[in-house]
Amino acid sequence: MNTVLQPLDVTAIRRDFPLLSRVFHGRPVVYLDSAVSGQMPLQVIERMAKYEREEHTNVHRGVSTLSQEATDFYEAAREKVRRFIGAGSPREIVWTRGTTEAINLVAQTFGRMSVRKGDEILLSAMEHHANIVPWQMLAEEKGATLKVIPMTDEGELILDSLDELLTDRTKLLGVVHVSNVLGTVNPVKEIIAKAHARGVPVLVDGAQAVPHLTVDVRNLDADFYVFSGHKLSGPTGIGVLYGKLAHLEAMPPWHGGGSMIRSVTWEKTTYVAAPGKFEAGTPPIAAAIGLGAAIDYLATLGLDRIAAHEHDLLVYATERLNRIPGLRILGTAKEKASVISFVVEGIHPHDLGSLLDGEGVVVRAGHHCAQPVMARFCVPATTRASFAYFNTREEVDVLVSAVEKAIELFK
Ligand code: 7TS
Repeated sequence: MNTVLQPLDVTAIRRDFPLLSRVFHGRPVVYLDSAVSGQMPLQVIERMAKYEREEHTNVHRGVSTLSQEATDFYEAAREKVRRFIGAGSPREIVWTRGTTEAINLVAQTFGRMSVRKGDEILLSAMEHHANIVPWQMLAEEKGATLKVIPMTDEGELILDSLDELLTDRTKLLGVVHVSNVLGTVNPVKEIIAKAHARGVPVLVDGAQAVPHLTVDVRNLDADFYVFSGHKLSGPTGIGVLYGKLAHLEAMPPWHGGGSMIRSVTWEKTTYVAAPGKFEAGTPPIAAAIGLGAAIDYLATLGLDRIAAHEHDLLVYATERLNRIPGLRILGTAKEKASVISFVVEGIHPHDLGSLLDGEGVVVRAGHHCAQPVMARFCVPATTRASFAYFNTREEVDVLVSAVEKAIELFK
């Protein structure tokens, strides 16, 4: 049965984002850069401010009412994350500083433990540097090799290649759920099933997926799933590593210090169970609580309504941009999230980015921390517009006019 979704009340939503009333260069800002960082609604900012104003202290320390209260809020945020991604237990949710730190944690613990000389780590051709460099560092240390799942000119992974690429030496497969450059939504469930059939664990980089899709880590059967708070309408400085409990329990700790220990003597330290053993030192408490508030906010909008709204913007913007002569969109996969990278003949993406900025349109121009993707498409950089639930078709029109104006200027 098809249920009809009530559209989002975007006018009301926009009032939650004071940034959207700002004026740049005499023009109302058009924020099309949510793939860089999502904006935080007032509800998140105010929740964090309340913590800092009235509730601030450390967590997991002391018997004071204040400390217990902060610990409860902080752990409640972990539970919200658990529910948000469908994990089985809050013990499977490790706080990190972001996606990058989460992947480094896995590489330096799980990776170090399982990768040996001559082993292989399999990554997709569309990874962000965050899911390349930590593995490259590990491979160099261990004498292992990185292998790459190729993609088509449309920006879709060639899954048939997995039969050959997954070998007895493959120790881990790392794949991005949604490409930050191409917008491709990868069929991670299928990829995970293929990897598991060969006994290979999978880490999914969900940084660009969680803001757009409903994610269920148990349904995907992901071994590790990572993302950042700041791309999910939450603050910077907080991120999540989901790991299957059996993996987390088998992994050694990473950073040592306070909070992660059971007992310390000069001879030996013993550690608390996961996730605590991966959370040394004072965590970003306000940020964790803020991420919990962001998840609450998104739940009130409804993830399916967000997805429907963003899909409409993606289709509309794709159609309008495709009509501009000389403009080429990189990434035309059948399954796409609301991210559009493009190049315009005769204009360097950085120049285009600056001209758009002059029109109040905030986009990102550059290699998007995915230089291998740039190399694959033989471009030095792209201009990228990324859409969120607070964007409108009118804003797409502003983008299109600004691009057309730039083209006129460069004629
Ligand atoms: N993985 C993906 C797919 C990303 O898009 C990003 C950030 C990261 C990992 C790293 O996240 P962090 O929070 O740890 O920095 N992507 C981008 C981007 O596309 N433009 O700026 C940052």
